[in-house]
Amino acid sequence: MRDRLEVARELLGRSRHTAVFSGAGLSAESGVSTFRDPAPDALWSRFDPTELASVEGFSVNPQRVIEWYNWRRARLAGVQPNAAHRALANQPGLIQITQNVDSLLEQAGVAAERVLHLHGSIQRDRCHNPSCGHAEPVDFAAPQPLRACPRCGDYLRPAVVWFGEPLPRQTWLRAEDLCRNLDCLLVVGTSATVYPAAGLIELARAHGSRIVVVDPAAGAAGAQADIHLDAAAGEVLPALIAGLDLRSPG
Ligand code: BV8
Ligand code: ZN
Repeated sequence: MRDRLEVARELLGRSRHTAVFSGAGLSAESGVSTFRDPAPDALWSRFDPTELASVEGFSVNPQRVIEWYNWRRARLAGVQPNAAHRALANQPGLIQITQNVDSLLEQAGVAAERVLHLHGSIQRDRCHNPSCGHAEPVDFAAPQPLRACPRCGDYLRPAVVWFGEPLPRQTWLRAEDLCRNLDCLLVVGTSATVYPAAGLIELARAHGSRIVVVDPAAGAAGAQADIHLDAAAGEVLPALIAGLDLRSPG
């Protein structure tokens, strides 16, 4: 492990244009459940994503979906960033592309405009009517029950991207453009199974970027890695990037 860490650190040290692509594993050490892990509390082993994180699921039983997100919000209340979030926050030149709907990167000090939330944010609710545009922040300590939009009367729902829904267009185009102009992409804690997000790794490679993966499990991301550091992000990231001056293009 030590020498692979050294090699990865040298590769990142030589990289003029770097970015980070992360998933649920980045927040695991903060106590946030991942989705597909063998871990007993992995969300998708306990709940059916098509029922709870999809447009169909919401149309069939909106009450149940809102209750599930409020359960996740209550569990997120009081959760703190971990050493991996803090190590990334100490690299203000970096842009963070994340699938995570939590705001632990921002809480660790990453500027909001430097975090690209591909799958939205659980911090806000928005109107389900795509042409309405009403949105409001959510207080995790007092999550609201299912309710109507004050502007158009349709339901309010979490401002996350459900299966079958398109990613936020500008955010996606920025992430794609970034991944076409990299020397190195640092991939942290994702099973790389959800698309189109997972396609960013291949896009970066196809445009000449090296791939460094930090994940205890190999998975689809590890299979695309130039260097795979098979350990927890909170253990590896501080040693891997501390003292480097990592910058994203643009
Ligand atoms: C769309 C928000 C089109 C909600 C989420 C191509 C091929 C096949 C299928 C598709 C395809 N294109 C589209 C699809 C369909 C679908 C999809 O990908 N299905 C999959 C399941 C096959 N994609 C969609 O529906 C997307 N939309 O395509 O729209 C369209 C276009 C125009 C008009 C209309 C429609 C939308 C997908 C977004 C869904 N929303 N989240 C919510 O959170 O409730 S996805 C959600 O699950 C997360 O955001 C994340 O993306 C994903 C979970 O993955 P990970 O984050 O990687 O987490 P996971 O648990 O899987 O892995 C954790 C990893 O961490 C593991 O490897 C583990 O080893 C590691 N780990 C654990 N501990 C640590 C660690 N690593 C480091 N340190 C540790 N300590
Ligand atoms: Zn509305």
